[in-house]
Amino acid sequence: MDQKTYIMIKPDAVERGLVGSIIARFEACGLRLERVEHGMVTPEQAAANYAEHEGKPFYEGLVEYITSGPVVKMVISGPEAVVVCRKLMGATNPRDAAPGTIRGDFGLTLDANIIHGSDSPESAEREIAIFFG
Ligand code: IDP
Ligand code: MG
Repeated sequence: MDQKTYIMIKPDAVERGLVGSIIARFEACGLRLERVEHGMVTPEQAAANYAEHEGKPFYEGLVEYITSGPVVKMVISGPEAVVVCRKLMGATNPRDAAPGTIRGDFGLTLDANIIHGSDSPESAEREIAIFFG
């Protein structure tokens, strides 16, 4: 059965003109774009999306960064979309992400790591509501 996931291309990748290259990777394996929106993330949306990280040393910088410039917000669907998208994205730290993954090919640092993707079907539902609700 098809699943939906929330994917967000982060400000550094939008600034660098990587949007088309990144979306092509999801489409190439058969996933579908259900919703796409270019725009800013509000501080409220950032706080809700990253609530699990509140209090961690990198939290303030993360919220500042994700609200610093336009992002591309997406709902992507397909069989096992959550885990498939995470696999295409690669490890959180681009230095650990395998070549061939989005973070491995386009990223360099942990704070500007190109892309966000929901980590479970429950997170996906919550995050889709935050950004498209
Ligand atoms: P994920 O994006 O792969 O799900 P999370 O652990 O949920 O990774 O972290 C959310 C985001 O916070 C990461 O994508 C990264 O941009 C940032 N981040 C995570 N850990 C650190 C850190 O130790 N220093 C700086 N930024 C971090
Ligand atoms: Mg996460």
